[in-house]
This record gives sequence, C-alpha cells and structure tokens, in this order.
Amino acid sequence: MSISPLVRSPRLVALLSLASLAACGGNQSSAAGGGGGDVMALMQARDLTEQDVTAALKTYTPTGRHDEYYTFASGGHGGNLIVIGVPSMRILKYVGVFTPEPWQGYGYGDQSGDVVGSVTKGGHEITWADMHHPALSETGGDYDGRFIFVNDKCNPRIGVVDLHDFVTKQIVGTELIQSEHGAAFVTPNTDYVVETAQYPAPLGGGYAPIEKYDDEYRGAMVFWRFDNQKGRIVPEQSFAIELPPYMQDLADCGKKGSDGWVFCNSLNVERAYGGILEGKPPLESGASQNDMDYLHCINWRRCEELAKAGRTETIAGMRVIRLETLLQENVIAFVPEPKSPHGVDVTPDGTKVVVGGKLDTHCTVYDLPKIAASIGAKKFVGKDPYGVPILDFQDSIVGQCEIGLGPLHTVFDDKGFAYTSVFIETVVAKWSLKDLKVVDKIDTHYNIGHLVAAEGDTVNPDGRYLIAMNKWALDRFAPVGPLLPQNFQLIDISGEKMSLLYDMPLPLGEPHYAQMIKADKLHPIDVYKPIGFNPAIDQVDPAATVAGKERIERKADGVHVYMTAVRSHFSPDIVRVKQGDTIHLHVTNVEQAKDATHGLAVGGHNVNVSLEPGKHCNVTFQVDRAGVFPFYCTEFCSALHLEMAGYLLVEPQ
Ligand code: CUK
Ligand code: CUA
Repeated sequence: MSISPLVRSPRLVALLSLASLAACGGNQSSAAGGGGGDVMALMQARDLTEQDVTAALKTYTPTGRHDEYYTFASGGHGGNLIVIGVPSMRILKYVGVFTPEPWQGYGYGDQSGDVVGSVTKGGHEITWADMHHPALSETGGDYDGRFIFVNDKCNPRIGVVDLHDFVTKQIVGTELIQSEHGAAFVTPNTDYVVETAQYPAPLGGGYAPIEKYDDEYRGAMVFWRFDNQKGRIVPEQSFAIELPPYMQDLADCGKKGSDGWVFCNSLNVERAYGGILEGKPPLESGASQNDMDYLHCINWRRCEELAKAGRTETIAGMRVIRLETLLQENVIAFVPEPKSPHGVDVTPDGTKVVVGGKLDTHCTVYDLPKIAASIGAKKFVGKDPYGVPILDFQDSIVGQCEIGLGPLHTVFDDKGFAYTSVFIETVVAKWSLKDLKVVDKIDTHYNIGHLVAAEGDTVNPDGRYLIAMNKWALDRFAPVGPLLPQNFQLIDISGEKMSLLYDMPLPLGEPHYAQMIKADKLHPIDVYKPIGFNPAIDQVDPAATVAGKERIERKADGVHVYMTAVRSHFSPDIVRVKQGDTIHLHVTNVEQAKDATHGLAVGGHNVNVSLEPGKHCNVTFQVDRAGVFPFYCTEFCSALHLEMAGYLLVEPQ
C-alpha cells in the first residue's frame, strides 16, 4: 500500500511530529514506539484522513485530564438530564429528574421518592417525562453555574436541579395547562422560569367539546417564581397569563435592553383541531393554511406588577391574569411570523430575536427596540380574533436571512455570527448578524433539530464548540435494531469554517435542547458535610444516625432502624421485626472520603438507596410477609464489599 497524497501533506507531517514530540514527553526514545512514521502506519491501517486525525487530536482527552465544558442535555423520553464533557464527549452523569434512577437511588427512598412523585396528575403517578429544554440559571444574562431547570412537555412540570451536588431538589406542576413546550427558559436573573402551554385546552382542566375550541380552549404562559436564596420555586408567588388558543411554541426572554420582555412563537393560528374520521383535514394541513403565524411579545415585568396588584383570577390554584386585563394594560402584542415558525432566540446583545420557519427558507430577524417602541406608541395595524393588537411585519424586522430548507433553532458565537439548525437540508448554517448573509454550511448526519454552542444563548457566548443534536442517525453507527440512537455531532466553530470533530450516539431518549457551560463556573462538592446531610432538604436530617448511636426502636408508627454504613459493614447488621411491621430505615454513610459511596438494597421490597459520603437516607416500607431478606451494599466499595451485608428477619405473626 502506498501512502496517499493526503497523508504526505506538509501540514499533517508537522502535526504528527508535534504529536509524537508531545507523546514522547522528551524523555522517551523513539524506539519505545510513537514517532510520526508509526502514526502514519496507524492512519493507513485504520483508513484515517488528515482531517480525522486533526479531529482526534482536538477531542482526545488523556486519562485524568478534565473537559473544558459541561454540556447538560435533556434526556428526552428518559426524563433525566445527561451531563457530557466537551470536547471529549464523555458522559459524566445522568441526573434523575422525572424518572426513578436506580443507581442514584433516586425515587426509591423517602426523600427523592417524594421529589420524583411529588406531582401527580388526576391521581396518576407519572414516572416518565418528555424533557425538551434545560435552562441554566443566569445572573445578568450569563450562566452562573448554580442551578439547571428542565421541563416536561407531556405533563406540564418543571424540575429544579442543584449543581452543587447535581441532585433534583424540586418538581412543580400545574393543572392550569394540559401540555407545554416553551419551557424551561429563565429571565436574566432567574427571577422566573417560564413555561408555555402548547396544545390548547380548557384552562384548569375539565371538559369542553372540541367544537368550542375557539371559545373555551386557551393557551397560557406560566411564570414560576424562583427564590435564588432558597434554591426553590415558590408556587404561591408564581402566576400565569391567559393566551389565545394558538399552539404557543418556544420562548426566550429578552436580555440587556430587552430585559423585561419574553418572546414566544406560535403555530396553528388557524385553530385547526383535526378530525380525520369526521371529514375534517388533519391537524397538520389545517394548521398550515395561513402564511403567517404570530410572534407573541409580552412585557413580563408589567405582568408581574399586575399580578402583585391582584389583577388575577385563581384557576386550579394558579393566579392567572386574564387576556382582557393584558389587553387593557397594553402588555401583549403580536408580530406576524412566516408559516410554522420554530425557534425563537434572542441575540447576545438583546436587540434582536431570530425566528426560524419549518416551512420557510428564511430566518426572520426582529428588531426589539422598534417592537417595544411600536407597542408603547400603540402603532398597530390590526387585531387578532381575540383582540390582541398586531404590529406591522415589515416595520418590526431588521430583515430576513435566506438560510435553506427548514431553519429551526439559532445559537450565537462571540464574533457576531449566528448558527442555525436546518432540518430538511440537514446542515448547520453559519451566518452574519451584521449583513444577514450565510458564510458557511456544514452537513449533519442527519436532520439536525436543536443545536447548542458554548454559552451560545447568553449575553456572552464563547464560540469554540457547537453540538448538532441530530434526530436521525441512519448509517452512523453499528445497527442495533429498528430504534436507533440520536446522534450528537461536535463541531469546532473557532475558525472561519466549521469542522466536524466527533459523533456521539445517545441511546436513552430524544434530547431536544442542551446547555453548554464553561467547566470552571461549576463548583460541585466532593462529599456531603456535615455527616448526616439529607440532599432533599439541604440540611442534616433530624433522623441522621451518629456512629456509636446505632439502634432499633419500636414506636407507635413502626420500627425505626437507625443505621450507619462504613467500609465494610452496616450497623446494625441484623434487624429483627414482625410480619406486618412498618420499617423506617434511617441510614447514614458516616464516611468523608471522596467517592466512598455505599448502596443499600433490601431484597423483596424494592428498597435501594445510594449513600454518598456523608449522606443520609430515610426509607419507609412494609414487611407484609414473613421471611429472611438479606440486605447488602450495592457499590464495590472495598476488598470486603461482598461481606458488607446483613439480614432483615421477619418473624411470622
Ligand atoms: S423543540 Cu425539539 S427540535 Cu421541543 Cu425545542 Cu425544536
Ligand atoms: Cu459498601 Cu460495598
């Protein structure tokens, strides 16, 4: 085999000699291996091009070295959050949010069990979610690395994950709306987490015939009040606004000069609702009749004042500002947006919002100062059927950028460029915000949905890296049956031309959006301190067990077992109870060594907790049959890990 001309290129030879120099570390002789020649042989053997090797050198992360960025991707149907290192694309963690997660014991003990099941729907426990959009907490429009919020499109809920221990602390939900999509998006100082309805329904639940869609079905936007000090959403201080029954889609909050506004696109202003077997057009065609839908422009700060002034009506426990009030107070207006819009992304400087169009070839760039001024001056050209004033399209835009077929979402870099995912054309288009011209395109494999860039939706994007979050994988990976993974493609956006670095299959659900944050902005803890800490309440648990004070106490409500875990035993290791007892297990890992995690599993009772160093867990369960149930540690914690076990002895009545 002869060396291909590509391999002989001077640039590569320079690269390889650099690489081999680095590999030798200056004190290894080339006889020990490495050396440019060997690398070339390896390239030939593995059929790698110069571009492949460059990509490998840009992503390979040697053992012990940490990544520059964290990416938090939604876990889609998995209802969890996926933490990924960039540029290595190594998965660092799954964080259970809406779905029980056994490794973390999430959903199996009292505390996290309460979080995962804390919102029920009409008495139904919901054990999955359709997670779409994670949003990092912000200060001044920039990621502050403190919290991340996630949404559930199917059963409108918001999860709050604390990044100091990467644990879900709270899930809130509302019966006001029956589905959502424009969530979770935060205001620039994380005062509110925005959640917008998608499929209209009667507000607060309940029935209305679909023929009454126009009159009785409604959209809404919920503003969940976040207490930055406590790190929790405060439902009582939250409020919502009523919207016409369009399908509100994505949302984004204004920043800098446009702070105080929230923008939300919509589809189906036709108010079609399907009825294929009833002689009506399917929803998809009924909803695509008009050339224009409406970009909703809402002054949330004025809405907050209205809520504080009591201009609300309580529906399903949520304070709601009715549309009529919004109109009286001139705090909402629509701007036409081309057909079936998707994506609404405010530029880093806060002066524009970019809207894609699934059935359009343009991104439309709206002029936010102009829109605010027109609303202030009531310069309207019409009203929608619900009385919402409409601004003139041409008068409200900076212009349109001809992107390609099916532009969806847009993120930004630090050099004035926007990057738009183009679904049908299956590319990322890089374009200039200055003259609205495309300057580069790169293929994605295949059919990109969202994309995420390093801090690319903040006031201060980093450039550097972008991930194309592709819907289809087709031929990219070894076949695994009809259900294929999603494909994340890491793209280098530091240069003039974009270049593909890495393909990463994600086989847990369909992540829609993600957030990418500089790693040094996060300061997670190593161990829980002080010992006995309960992460669900962020303090030492009242039932924490102190080493030396282990005991079993029979009380009116059952048997309380105060237990400690330490390498390599549980104390007590024999627990004698009677059939029919309720067991309250209070177990504390009394270790403070990093990574000294134990797990506690009890056979036959679905009991499984994770005990990170210093952590305390409470588990309540019933023993309704007599028997001998071994319990044991589920983390290989020491040489005597297999011996870290005990017996739950349930005597017959
Ligand atoms: S949506 Cu999925 S690709 Cu939920 Cu943000 Cu656009
Ligand atoms: Cu503790 Cu294994």
